Amino acid sequence: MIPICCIIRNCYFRNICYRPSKDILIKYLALPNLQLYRNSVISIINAKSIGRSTNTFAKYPKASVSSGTSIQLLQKDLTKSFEMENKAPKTHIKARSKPYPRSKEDRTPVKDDQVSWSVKFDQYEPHEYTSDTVSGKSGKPIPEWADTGKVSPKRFNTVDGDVNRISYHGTYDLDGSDRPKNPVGRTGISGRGCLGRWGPNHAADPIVTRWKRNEKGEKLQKDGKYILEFVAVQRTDNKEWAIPGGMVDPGENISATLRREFGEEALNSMQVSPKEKDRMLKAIDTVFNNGTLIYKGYVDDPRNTDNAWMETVAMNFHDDDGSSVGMLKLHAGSDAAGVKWMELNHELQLYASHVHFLEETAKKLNAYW
Ligand code: RP5
Repeated sequence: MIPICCIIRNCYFRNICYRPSKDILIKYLALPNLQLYRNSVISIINAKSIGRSTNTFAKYPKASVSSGTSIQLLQKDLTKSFEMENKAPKTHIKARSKPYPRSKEDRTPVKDDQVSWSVKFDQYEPHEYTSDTVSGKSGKPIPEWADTGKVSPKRFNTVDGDVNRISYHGTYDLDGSDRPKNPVGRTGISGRGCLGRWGPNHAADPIVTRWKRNEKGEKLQKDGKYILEFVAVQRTDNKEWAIPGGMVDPGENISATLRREFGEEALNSMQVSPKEKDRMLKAIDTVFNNGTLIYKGYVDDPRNTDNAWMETVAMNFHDDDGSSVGMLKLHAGSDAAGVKWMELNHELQLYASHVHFLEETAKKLNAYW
């Protein structure tokens, strides 16, 4: 290893690609015994202690620390700063909406000031509900995306075989029955609802954008800012418009999910001629090779319960000159009732907390909102 003192772009901590804050970098780059590498893995030497297999990191250059004290300090500070920078949202609204999706199940009322677990709410008796599909009571086999019954408490907050049970918001607590506790708070329903996994259910959301243009190809403006459009799909379950996101399959990496979901939902990649498919894949590759992280964490999804919830990684893939994905013909896939380019603005009404991700995207690209 060539010892170089350089800026860390990404660290892998708790299996999450993490950018340490500037303060942390300044502090640790100043440590004489610490040698860090570009795109390095912090504490590869102690990978076991943070629950990672060293294989995951094999392709990345190692961070090397010659003093044991330094690495402990570094881990402690990284944990703290990680948890501070990845705090769960303060509340949820759609996760308290009723009836529970795809059912007639009610939710026990939870007022705004009763959401947090830290607020005393002695009378709280959530309605218990796990759908027959995920519990196996429907008579059909339990789908592969769902847990088969109770999960041993030791498996929570870990990467459990192919299933990532780690939350982007740090360690989550377990309740009296050893079931994960929603990191935001009460939802009025306990059990899994229609979600497959106890605890976090990981998804990925590709926000594919282009500039809105007129027939001449000129970019359009409002209030002195260029207007963005994104690929929106209409969900089949509730007809709400959304980002074409989807669940991360067991063992799948996030970038693969982002591409797959976009192809399946917005381009219907399965049902076009091989020639058209090839053209689409090339266009997707061009744009999908350069994504910007917009959001990583809890989604205020109507399917959330006290013991199971959605988390996502939302990435923006921007086609600046509109020459790749921006030119593709959109075809709704089997999971979508419709697909279209939709303007980004403050009036958008979308599924779950997707509006929030689009607002962030508009800010990042200095676009009209
Ligand atoms: C949301 O649910 C995520 O943000 C993602 O868009 C979506 C994934 O669930 P499915 O579309 O696969 O139902 O929470």
